[in-house]
Amino acid sequence: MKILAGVFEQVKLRNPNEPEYLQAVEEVLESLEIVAEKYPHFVKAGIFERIVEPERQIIFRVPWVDDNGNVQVNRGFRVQYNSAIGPYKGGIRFHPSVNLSVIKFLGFEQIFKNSLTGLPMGGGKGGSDFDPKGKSDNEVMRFCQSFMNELYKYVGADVDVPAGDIGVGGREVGYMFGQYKRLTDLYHGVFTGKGLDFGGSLARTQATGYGLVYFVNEMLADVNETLEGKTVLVSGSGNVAIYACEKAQSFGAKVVAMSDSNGYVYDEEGIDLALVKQIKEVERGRIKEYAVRKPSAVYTEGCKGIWTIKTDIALPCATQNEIDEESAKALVAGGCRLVAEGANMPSTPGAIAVYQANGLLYAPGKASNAGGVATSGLEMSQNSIRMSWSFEEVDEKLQGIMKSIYKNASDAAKEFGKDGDLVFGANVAGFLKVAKAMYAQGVV
Ligand code: NDP
Ligand code: 2IT
Repeated sequence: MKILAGVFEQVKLRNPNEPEYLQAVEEVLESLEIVAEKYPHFVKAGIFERIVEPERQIIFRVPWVDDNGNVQVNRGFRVQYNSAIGPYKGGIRFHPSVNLSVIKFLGFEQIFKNSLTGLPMGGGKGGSDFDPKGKSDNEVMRFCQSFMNELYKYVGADVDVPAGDIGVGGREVGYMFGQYKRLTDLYHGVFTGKGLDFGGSLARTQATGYGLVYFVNEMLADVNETLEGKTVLVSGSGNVAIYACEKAQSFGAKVVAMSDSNGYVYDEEGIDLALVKQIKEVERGRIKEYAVRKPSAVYTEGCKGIWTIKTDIALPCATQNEIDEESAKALVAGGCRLVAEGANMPSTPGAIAVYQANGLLYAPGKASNAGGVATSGLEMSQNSIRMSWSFEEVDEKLQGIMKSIYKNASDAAKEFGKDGDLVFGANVAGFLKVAKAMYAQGVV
């Protein structure tokens, strides 16, 4: 970095002790150096300094009472990052590892991801260090209600529209929507990922995983290949992982492994997804249980080992920095030729360098997992016109959006002489739309 080195220095000074956030910003600014050279008016207008600074950050206390009558206190966050192209939009994460750095890295990535979808959505993210694991439905409900007692002041269908992420699915969105409605008397699309009976969109549950696989199809089509007969590893066993597995299988791929934060299962016969859904979606159990019920499967404690399994394709769908340099080398040694990210920032910079040095096809999450938020955008549209579209209609739109994200990212890479570099292409294509909007709107 030359022109933008000063911008990154300032970000480091302002945000010490925020490693995930700095990791996300550094990658984007590295891509944007050429853009800064080509468009000096963006430099003069301070676009780069402004885009790395959230418009607003809200941090709040979330007190609630557990089933034993004890008072618990968690910390809540909402970072409203950028509203140049639409209301803030992005998920809510409930996980004990949540802190400001995690929410800021996610919110920052969301700006570019949402821009890539072509829909009018700004970037934001929120969450809490609350751990829903092992909590009763009533505890989760009380927590969600307390969380909304503060958050409702800052969100709204035309202001900021949250959705799910790790630890937040249909149950939590339902509780938060219900409390928002009670506090405001407003029945509007303040959340996406809602239940189908109260404004949710068909195909939103499937959208991130399905969209990821549609994106992989585009990458493979460019090298005249398909998913048919390919071996695939999917990390995680949550919302994104399950529907990535389902769609990959529907195109004839053999998914041989899935995981959770305790360990992974390897099933040489191919993953039985109905069993995974039963264990994870119905029973809210652990992936270890899969190997108890399926004789061909082996469970191994610890997450990293999944990347040592021989495979053609890896789809990390769990969490940030789950593939480090060593795991990336193991993937390459095991024959992996394509990595597409369902999770946000699952590959460390060292891992990405290994993919690039070995010529892997590589899709960064902000492009390949954008199908979830894109379908959230479609949910917002349906809520605004008070209509709902069929599964097929939404799915068809999702496929079109994933195709155009792939095309825009690869075209941007070509335009700047970086053919095939989707990290660069996604960062630049996502940035340009937001930067043009910020430029046109003046210094705000
Ligand atoms: P879920 O909560 O449904 O599932 C998360 C999965 O990842 C679980 O299997 C979980 O295991 C595992 N996991 C979570 N944290 C860790 C950790 N620290 N180490 C190892 N494994 C972990 O979340 P989603 O499927 O919604 O989200 C997965 C990823 O996809 C996240 O990076 C999210 O930001 C991203 N994403 C999600 C979208 C969505 O629409 N939901 C859209 C775009 C991206 P365990 O049960 O043991 O915690
Ligand atoms: O990371 C993401 O894009 C999400 N968790 C989905 C956000 C959304 O608003 O649907």
